[in-house]
Amino acid sequence: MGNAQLDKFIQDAKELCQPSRVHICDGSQEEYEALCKQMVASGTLTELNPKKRPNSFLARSTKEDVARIEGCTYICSEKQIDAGPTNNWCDPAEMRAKLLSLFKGSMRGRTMYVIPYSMGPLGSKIAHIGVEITDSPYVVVSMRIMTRMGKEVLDVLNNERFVPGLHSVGAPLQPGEKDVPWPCHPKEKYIVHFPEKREIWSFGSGYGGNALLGKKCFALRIASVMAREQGWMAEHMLILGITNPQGEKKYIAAAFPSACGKTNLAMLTPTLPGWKVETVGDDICWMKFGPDGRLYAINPEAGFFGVAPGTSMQSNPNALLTLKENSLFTNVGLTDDKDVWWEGLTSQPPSHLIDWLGQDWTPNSNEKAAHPNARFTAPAAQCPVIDRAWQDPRGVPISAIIFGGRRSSVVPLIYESFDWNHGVFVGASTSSETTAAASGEMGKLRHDPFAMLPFCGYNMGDYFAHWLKIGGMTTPDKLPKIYYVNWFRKGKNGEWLWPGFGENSRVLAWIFARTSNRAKGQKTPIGIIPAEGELNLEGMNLPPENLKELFSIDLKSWREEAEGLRKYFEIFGDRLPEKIKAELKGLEERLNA
Ligand code: OXD
Ligand code: MN
Repeated sequence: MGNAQLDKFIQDAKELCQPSRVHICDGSQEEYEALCKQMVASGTLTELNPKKRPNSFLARSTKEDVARIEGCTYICSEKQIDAGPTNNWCDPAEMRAKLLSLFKGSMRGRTMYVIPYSMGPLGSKIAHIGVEITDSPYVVVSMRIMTRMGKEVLDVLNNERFVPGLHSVGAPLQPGEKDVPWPCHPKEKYIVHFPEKREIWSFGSGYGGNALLGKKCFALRIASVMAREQGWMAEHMLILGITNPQGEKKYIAAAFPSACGKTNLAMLTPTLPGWKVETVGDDICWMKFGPDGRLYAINPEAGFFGVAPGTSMQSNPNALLTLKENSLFTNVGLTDDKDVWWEGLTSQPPSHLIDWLGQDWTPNSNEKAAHPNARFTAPAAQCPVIDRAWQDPRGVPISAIIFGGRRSSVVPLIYESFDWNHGVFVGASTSSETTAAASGEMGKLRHDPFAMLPFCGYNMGDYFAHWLKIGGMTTPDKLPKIYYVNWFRKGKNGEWLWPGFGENSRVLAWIFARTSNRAKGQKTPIGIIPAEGELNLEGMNLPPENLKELFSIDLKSWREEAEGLRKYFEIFGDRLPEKIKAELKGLEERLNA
């Protein structure tokens, strides 16, 4: 094989986990089909109606294995302070001992799959390679959609270092024991990162971000550590291309916490005539400086792992069209003609289906047909609005960065930061009402700096400092402008003030104008908002009182917001950069002026 690190990784995993077989994945179509067939036979997958959704399958997990589990996710840095106050930490030696005992014999009776994969286009200077070892064929087929994987990666790996990830569902089989459709460990779950060693160990869960180690574990947690060391950025951001009616094009990256509409924004169909939005990525963005001093971004992934409920031909037609074939669905409903259904897909639910738990379901059922965090996994190349440059190894130049979250009050529809440092403060101040993407209470407001709270592989205070440092690595005119948006503000009667979806193109158009010096904007204590008439609302029928409320900046609420931030930032102690403290002070002063 020619890579000593890989040989050792495989050998050590084999000795530890004691699988029955080892399979090195070549990434071929034949391999994919054979694994799907095997999983249909074992009951893990149900083949969907090939006339309706060719080459597509449904998986149902167990009730307990439905989302990322942040409480079981660890950053095991040598020193606790380097994991910071927002991550779970455990002494690395202690954790390693624990993991060694859990993984011992954990693959007995199963096949151990070795998945070499590239995050990003093969050969791109922005891309990096990982190898996941897993005992889950569901993970293998998912990784084939979500990454570039198989032989072609081994061909470019040579003696380069890669990020190893060892994953086991933690359900060894006794000789003759029949497997269950969704093997996982009933109790013990660990998603562990050793940042100094750049290693990932994941035990007990077969679901999404816990098990597809290229995604959150590598492309965000470990990559954020690498990015800090090497002077680049690994971010929880979508990337979109936007073209104005004159044919000028720009690229924008946007960070929102999980299940806040990143996929919808990335694939948006503009309601503004003549505008076009194209998709580079919907979840993760790696940015490095190009020779011209600008930040260039790639989407390290090759597929979309999106939240299904709420996705419809109205909310996101491009996502639905992406899913028309070659897709995997997890925890959605199965209709009587063997297609998929989830809440929000159609206004009229089917009169009968099998729900995500495998039970009969009718519209009268008390339960949901699909789990709120049910997912689709689909190849990005199938997206009708995939950007021409989405696989460009050079990446795409970023003109603007957007932060946002779900805030039913206080935060206006959009504001721009005064400069980069203020923008870093704005990113650090991101907070959002929680969703079903992670287990835990829903709808609770939590601070989620840069939408990276569950994904930063080191001390979040140092991460703020890294962002500030990036701002000093080029000239201010080369840096993206920074924005904060809130599509989710509600009026007094609890109704949404802004329709969102395609209408968000109006907000993007203002960003486009600002980054081209074609809009003046209006200064407020919190940042720059569109000056009167700058937000194009033509043909929209937005009630004037909604517009007023969308941009109202209530000083009292903002003083409370600043107070809440001051309190929150205390958790970072002396790792909170002075410049962030200065920005907070500046905000307070402007609010009290
Ligand atoms: C995701 C998440 O799956 O953020 O993208 O949870
Ligand atoms: Mn995400």
